[in-house]
Order: sequence, then C-alpha cells, then structure tokens
Amino acid sequence: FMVTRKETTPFEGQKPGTSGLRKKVTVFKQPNYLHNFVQSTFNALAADQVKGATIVVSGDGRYFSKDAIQIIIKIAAANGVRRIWVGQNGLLSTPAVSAVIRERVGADESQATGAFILTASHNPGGPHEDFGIKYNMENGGPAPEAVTEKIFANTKIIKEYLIAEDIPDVNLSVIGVSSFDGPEGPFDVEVFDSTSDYVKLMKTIFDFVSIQKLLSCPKFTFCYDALHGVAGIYAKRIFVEELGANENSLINCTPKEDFGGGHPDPNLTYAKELVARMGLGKSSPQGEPPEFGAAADGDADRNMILGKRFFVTPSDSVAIIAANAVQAIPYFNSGLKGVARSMPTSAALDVVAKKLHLKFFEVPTGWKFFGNLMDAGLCSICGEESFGTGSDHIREKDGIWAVLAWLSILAFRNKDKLDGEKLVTVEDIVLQHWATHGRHYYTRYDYENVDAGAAKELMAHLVNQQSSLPDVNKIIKEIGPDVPNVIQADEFEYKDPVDGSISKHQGIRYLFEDGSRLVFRLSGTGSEGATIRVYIEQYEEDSMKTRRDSQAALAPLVDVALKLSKMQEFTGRSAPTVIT
Ligand code: VG1
Ligand code: CO
Repeated sequence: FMVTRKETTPFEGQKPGTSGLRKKVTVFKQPNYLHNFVQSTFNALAADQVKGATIVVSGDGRYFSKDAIQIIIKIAAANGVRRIWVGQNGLLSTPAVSAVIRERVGADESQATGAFILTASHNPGGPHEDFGIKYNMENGGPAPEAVTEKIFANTKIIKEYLIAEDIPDVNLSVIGVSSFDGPEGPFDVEVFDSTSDYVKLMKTIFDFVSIQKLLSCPKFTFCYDALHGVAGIYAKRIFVEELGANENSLINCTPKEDFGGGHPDPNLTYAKELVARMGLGKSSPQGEPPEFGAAADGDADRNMILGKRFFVTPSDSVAIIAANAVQAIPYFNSGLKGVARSMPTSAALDVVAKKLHLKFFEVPTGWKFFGNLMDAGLCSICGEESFGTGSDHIREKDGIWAVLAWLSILAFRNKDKLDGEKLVTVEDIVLQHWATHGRHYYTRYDYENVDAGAAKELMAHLVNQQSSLPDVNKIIKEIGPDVPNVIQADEFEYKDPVDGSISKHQGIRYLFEDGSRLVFRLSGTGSEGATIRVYIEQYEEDSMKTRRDSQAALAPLVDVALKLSKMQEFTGRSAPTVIT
C-alpha cells in the first residue's frame, strides 16, 4: 500500500472527557473528524507505541463502529503500526480490551501496547445518537490526563494526517489475518475471537465450579440483561456455556447498533425489563422474580446488581465485595492490597477498609485514577457510585466481573445450604452488611442536558457560597432546622500518590458533622448541553434504623441540596431527569 498525506484543518472541541471523546454520530461523520482525532492520538504517543506496534481496535458495536474501524486501520497502517487486532465483528467490551492488552500474546509473541476503544458507554447509539472513542495504554487502562491533554492540544493544530487509502476494507466477521505490504514493511490485521481471552482470565480469578453448583441449584434463579450492548456475547459464553445457566435467563443479549432504541445504562430507570422481572417495577411481575438479577451498560464495564425485589446500590456493592473477597474469591485469597473509591461514591467502602485495616484511597471520578494505584500495587478492589466496580485484574471497571464476584459471594455463603430449605439471598447479605457496618443512605440526582451556561453559573454560585461556612450554615438552618452543620466545604482536589500529578476542580463538596455529604459536579461524558449531578449521602450507624426507604430517609438533605444550589432558579428544572 501507499501512504498519502492529507491536508486537514482542526475541529473545535475534540477534548476527551471523563472517558474519551463522545459526540453525536453526525459530528463524527463529518469528513476528517475521526481522522483528525486518530492522527492527533498517534502524534501524542511515544514513537515506539506507534512504529512497529500492535494496537487493538474494537468496541461495543454501536452504529458507525464498523466504518470507524476501517478508517483507523488505514490511518494506523500509514503511521507505521505493525499490527491491528480486532475482535470479531469489531466487538470487544471495554474490560475485554483491557484484558487483551494485558494478556493476549500473538502467534509471533507479539503483545499490544494500546487500544482504540469505540464506545460511548451508557449513552444511546444509532444514526442520531452518540459515538465515542478513547485510547487505552500499555497497562490496559485509559490514557492518563497528561496524554489526553496532549491529544487535545494536537487536535487544535493538526494540519495533516497519514492514510493508506488503497488498503481494502477488511472483513471483520471472519477470524483470520489479512496481510499487506507497505513502504516500511508488512502490516497485518488480525480478527480474533472476542470472548476467549477474557473468559480465560475470569477462570483464573473465580471458582467456576462453585458458581456452577449455585446456578444449577433449582432454588437459585438468575437473570441477566445486557441492554443490547456488547455484554451479551460474554454473558452467553460465561453464564450459559461455562456455568450452565438457562438461556432464558439472558435478556437483550444480542448486541445491536442502536441498543434497540434504548438507553444502555444499567440503572432502575433504564433497565426496565430487568427491573420488572425482579419485582421492582410498577406492576407486579409475571411469576416469582429470580433470586439474582444483573445488567450491564453498552460497553459492559458497568453493572447493576439486584436481588429479588431488592436493589443494591453500587456504593454498597463495592463495599460488600471488598468485605467478602478474601473468603469468597480465589484471586483474593492471599489478601487485599488496598481499596479505593471515587470521591462522590458513598463512604460504605471506607468503613470496610477501616475494619479490615486496608489501605484506602479516594480519587476523582473516572477509572483512569485507579490505574496508577493498581500499577503501584496499592489497590485490589475499587468502585464508583455510577455502577462501576472492578479490581486489579485489569485497568477498567468490569461489569461481568462484578456479577461473578456477587455469584461467588452467594456461592460461598450457600455452600452448605444448596440442599437445604432456604438459600442466603442478596437481600440477606446486604442487610447483614448494614447491621455490622452501618448503612450509607445514598442517592444521585441527574439533571441532563441543561443549558451549559446555566450549569456553569450554578457551580460558580456554589463555589462562591462556600467561601463563608457560617453563611452556608445559616442558609441550611433556614431550610432544614434538623440538618446538622457543615464542617467543611470545598472543591475536591486530588494529588496522585504515585506520580504526584494534581487534578483540580473535581467536584464541590459539603461535609456535614454527622458524616453526611452533598456533592455537586458537572458530567464529563455527555455529548449535548451539560449534565449536573448531585450526590446525597447520609450515614446511619444504628442497626435499628438501617431499613428505611432511602428517598424518605434522605428527603431533608435533598431539600437542602436543591435550595442551596438554587437548582430550579438556575436550570428551570423542578425535577431531575434520572434518580439513581
Ligand atoms: C460518568 C460517571 C463516572 C464514570 C464515567 C464513565 O462520568 O459519573 O463515574 O467513570 O461516566 O463511565 P461523568 O463525568 O458523566 O459523571 V462509562 O461506563 O461511560 O465508561
Ligand atoms: Co461503560
């Protein structure tokens, strides 16, 4: 093939957010838009990460992925990349990409040094919805801020990109290698099985035999909803083929380019079908709900865990996994190195860390901050309130892993009960956890697609208000006389303990004297307008008071949050778009 230099001009706004560049498909389809971003990424990487390198390109299968993969192949070839690895049909979940970078060894001993992941995660897909791209590094984790800033800087000055236009489109549906001869030597595209590397890794972490025993117990019923995302192909392989679950227990497990028109976000609002089956919907389900249910987002890095008529908050989920991991999961048998959570995630994990004397870290939102801790051997398990849970087996959050972790805990707790009268349920495990550790009542209010200017003003108003704690407390006393005092109000700033880098403006916090917290942040993953997130949390140590309805328990604090921020005044919204 030949290498052509194409002239181009910069596009505005190619700034990677919390997790890559996410825009409407119509934006990505503009001539040169994707090309500019990909070339800017190559220009930001060290030469040996490009020339002669092996790079993975795949994603959650959303609309425009197949076109994007062909474009990236041609630009990679022209930039001197030696090999591109693509999951069959262009499909790899985000955690599977991380696993492939870290674990897969090619026929000639080659290993990948990075990946383009094509996904907008939990955002809807289709011709009028979102597309996304992000770059992951050699450790299998998202590019750190230093790299994404360099990519962004490059997008602002780009003048040309390189492309091998005469490479024909590669058939992504057939496993095999296509080889091409370029000016600097050979170039290969290898299409490989999307699930096998990941499945192999999961088998080294969990005791599949004990999970299989649980799943084959007639008293234990199971349901998994992939919301038409890429998780479906892993669910079929792992839950059905490896662990013997019934095929009927999988719903929406065939990946679709538009996620069936839905929002592939595993929460109580968007995972409607699962929520109904689990007996948590408005109408009663047909028949008895399953004992265990779970869902994933588009790229399968998120998870929602449900019991029969019971919701497990993600903040509780990571705490419970951490509390049980050493006993229930072989990978952790020799102990945990430490645990970490993102700042807005509830402090349930903190309590576990304290009791177990574990190293503990609080990082800004977004998985990239966990990676450094894991690379330095400081953290084994981590999680976010946004339905993200994971461990140092890879450098991304991992939706299927979280389900296997819960199934392992259930299998462990029910080891001697499979032939008995009654199984220990998800609800039992959570209630026991609250009884021993106390409960963190928790909710998040999202105001999606609000006017970007109004959102900025609201945040500025809060920062301004924070300068005087007595004033804040005066306002709070007027709104809710029973709400305790704020003892600290600030903008969260993080100094990475490993590389010393500092991340500022990571969310506005109000810390109350009883341990309650209010947090405000702007989303960094949206593609339109701004999304304001309000995180509300209250700790209840008294085991007699841990079984209240969370919205009822949190109502006074929610009121304070909305009035303190003048939410309705700034945004015109009287209610959030989504409550989780
Ligand atoms: C959201 C979540 C954050 C998560 C990020 C990526 O970011 O709040 O916790 O890491 O999405 O998840 P933001 O900036 O919109 O709040 V995913 O599943 O999109 O890779
Ligand atoms: Co995701």
